[in-house]
Amino acid sequence: MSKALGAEADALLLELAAITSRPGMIARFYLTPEHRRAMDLVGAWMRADGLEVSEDAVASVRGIWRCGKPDAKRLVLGSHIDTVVNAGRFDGPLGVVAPLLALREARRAGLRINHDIEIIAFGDEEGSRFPATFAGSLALTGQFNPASLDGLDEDGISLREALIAFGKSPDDIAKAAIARETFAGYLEVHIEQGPVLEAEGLSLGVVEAIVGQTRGVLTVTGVAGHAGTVPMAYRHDAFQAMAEMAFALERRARSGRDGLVATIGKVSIGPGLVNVIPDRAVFSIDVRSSVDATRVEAVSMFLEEAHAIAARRGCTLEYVESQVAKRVACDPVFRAGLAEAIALGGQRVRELPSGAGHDAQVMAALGPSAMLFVRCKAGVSHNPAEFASHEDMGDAIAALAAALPRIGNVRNDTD
Ligand code: HGY
Ligand code: MN
Ligand code: MN
Repeated sequence: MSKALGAEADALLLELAAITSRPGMIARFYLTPEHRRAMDLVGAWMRADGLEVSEDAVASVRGIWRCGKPDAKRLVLGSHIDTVVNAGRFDGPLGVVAPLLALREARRAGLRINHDIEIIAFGDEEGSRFPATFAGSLALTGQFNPASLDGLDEDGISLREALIAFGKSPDDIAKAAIARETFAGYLEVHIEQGPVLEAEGLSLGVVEAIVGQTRGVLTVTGVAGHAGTVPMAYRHDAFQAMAEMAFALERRARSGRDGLVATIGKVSIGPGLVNVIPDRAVFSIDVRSSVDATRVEAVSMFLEEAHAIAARRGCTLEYVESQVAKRVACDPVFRAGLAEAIALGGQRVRELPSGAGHDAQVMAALGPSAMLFVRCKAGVSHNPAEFASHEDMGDAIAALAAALPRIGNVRNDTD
């Protein structure tokens, strides 16, 4: 059964993958015409399954299936439909397609559950367009930071302007939140984006914790000058200062502990001419660790070193933190429900940490939150070579269908 389920999932993923802003690759950013088309497609899938479909003020698509019990709590399942540039088709969308098909399977099997089920397609998890990210899950959990509305994209458009142009009202964001007392918990299916499940010959894994992450932007300001006439000793070269800072960050991460990793993924240099000494260098940092104190200490020590580098080079440095997400342990009851469902499928249960960030770590602020990982080829992600097999996706859908009654009813019994 599961291979056919996986093939069904892949057909939907391919349909979604065809919606892109860049021909020849997958690139779908928050609050763009491609996001609108993807929302319409997902909304149509949800309506075809009889779900009550709505969109909230931060452009998440939400489909509810009612269990029929009065005052039922809501079990939320979902993931994101925005992508990085030149993405794979699984990172995010699998977490919307899998619950859709799992709910169909569970209903066919006569699902009896004490909770309503809400499937959500978030539009902003990657943070590919605006500095802050997680707009959907932050709004859903009442944690949205209004200051992020002033964040600008590459064209100088603010999140506020983009929401309004998209037909959404920033004033309504608070209404997107689910009340704590009606929230039964959150489950997210996602490719592992790492090598563990493949190395151990497993198709599924249960996430034990999601690492914390700090994202920020550093702006180095130096002095523009003539590339031929300014002697090296007299230069305040913003690019060279940034390069020294980049090596300092890498050195710190390499010598770090607790899985510390640091990435500089986005860089711009000004004025960007061959014969002008750069007077402006802007770069992003993304720092993660399985221990929050290690991450926080690494960022602060790095910034201290970066300021010293700037001062020594006669440059100035400005740092703006754009996103902090704490490490989150996934809910033990939900993990047990997922583990039981995986064991039912005859597999060894493997618990493992997530080095990638997910909406599940934001949802944990409201109540129980857990993730089901799916093996992906060579652990590759954020790359068009990203791949999950029909068998593995089918296993995930079958496991999720089997987990729903376990998780949905367990919570009520213990409430
Ligand atoms: O960056 C992440 O960990 C996720 O892919 N957004
Ligand atoms: Mn993702
Ligand atoms: Mn991603």
